[in-house]
Amino acid sequence: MHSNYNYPCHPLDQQTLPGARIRTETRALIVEDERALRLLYGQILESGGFSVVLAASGREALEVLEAEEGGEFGVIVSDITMPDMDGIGLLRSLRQRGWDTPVILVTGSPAVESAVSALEYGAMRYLFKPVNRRELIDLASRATALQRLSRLRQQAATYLGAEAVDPKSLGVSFARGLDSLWIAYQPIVNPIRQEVVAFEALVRTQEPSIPQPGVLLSIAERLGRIQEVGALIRSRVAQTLTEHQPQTDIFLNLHSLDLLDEGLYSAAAPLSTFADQIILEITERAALEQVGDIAGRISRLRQLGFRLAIDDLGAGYSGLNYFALLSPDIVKLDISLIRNIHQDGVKAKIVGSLCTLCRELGIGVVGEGIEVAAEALTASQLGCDLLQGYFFARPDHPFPQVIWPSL
Ligand code: G
Ligand code: MN
Repeated sequence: MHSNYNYPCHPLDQQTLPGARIRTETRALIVEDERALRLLYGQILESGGFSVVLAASGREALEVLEAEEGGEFGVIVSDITMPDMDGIGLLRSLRQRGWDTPVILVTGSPAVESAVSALEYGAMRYLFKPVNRRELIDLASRATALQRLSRLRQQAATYLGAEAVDPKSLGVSFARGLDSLWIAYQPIVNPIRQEVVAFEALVRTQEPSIPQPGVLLSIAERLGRIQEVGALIRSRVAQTLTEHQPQTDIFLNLHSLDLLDEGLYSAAAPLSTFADQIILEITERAALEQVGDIAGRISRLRQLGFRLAIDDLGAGYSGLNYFALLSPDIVKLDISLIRNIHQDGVKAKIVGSLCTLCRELGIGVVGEGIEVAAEALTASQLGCDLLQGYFFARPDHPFPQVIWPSL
């Protein structure tokens, strides 16, 4: 069967390829059911310096990869529509096995559902048929370089002791991370009334190879499994609300890909029962452009009774007008705006103006990342209604108490 997809590889003559930046050992896997196209893509990539392996379906590609435990491919170029496991099925199977090789999808025209799944499972890009020679080579080269960069970054992080997850065992770490997942809660307080008015739910895991929650989320992103994490977090929060029945509001972080999960909008979902009590945080760091029909999705969430907050305001990005789009009930000022606010006149001015504007618009303001009394005092005087941070309480099992400090 291997003869099916072994393509005769010619040693590359670098001299004939001015500007080629690819090393000869770079391998590409081509997945295409039409023989003529398979051979054409193979020939194009070979001329671009790749050594090429061919497969006629998603199933065959998976067999090649399984035989090599993921294989050392710099890039996979795959058709979408194929009998015996299509391109999206292949992408999903790869990510479920913890393999993060970049995938370029080739298509006549993507259907909306396939575009959404491709996004979710981290496809690198679509190429439209007929494929342009130069574009295919450039994109495949870029994918390979990115893959190499991500490996180097991984090596650097492991060397520095920052991240112990080896890409080959990502799937295992991730599974253990999910198994030991728990939710910490951090108080959000009204400092003037000395009242805890809400808690932010924050994901945590006990898996040693996942030292911070950010690592769990970035692994989930690479494996296309963000929505699984999101759904688990929401069901755990619902469980805690059922058991403890706190009378406070609960802030809960959404990943932008969670917005594509239909489960989020279901009135029957465990969290929807508590919608009136919940404020969904959407971070300003996220690229919401990738999520279609944001306005429609936001209005469905509001109809269920959820309120919305913009998280990390000031950490910007914000290619969009988040205020107009989300018309948030609450904004949470990023930690970077709060840090040393008592010693930084510019920050104080910005925060003061933000608070004034928000008050006029009826939007509540939370100052996040308060670590010392002076930050709490200044933020409060500048108009932050609510405060959150280690100064009041660290995130912990439900529900940590605040020992009121004197300001
Ligand atoms: O992006 P978001 O604002 O949801 O991030 C909240 C994160 O900030 C949590 O992981 C939480 O543990 C952390 N955090 C909460 N309070 C403080 C604080 O006072 N200082 C710092 N450095 N981090 C904090
Ligand atoms: Mn948050």
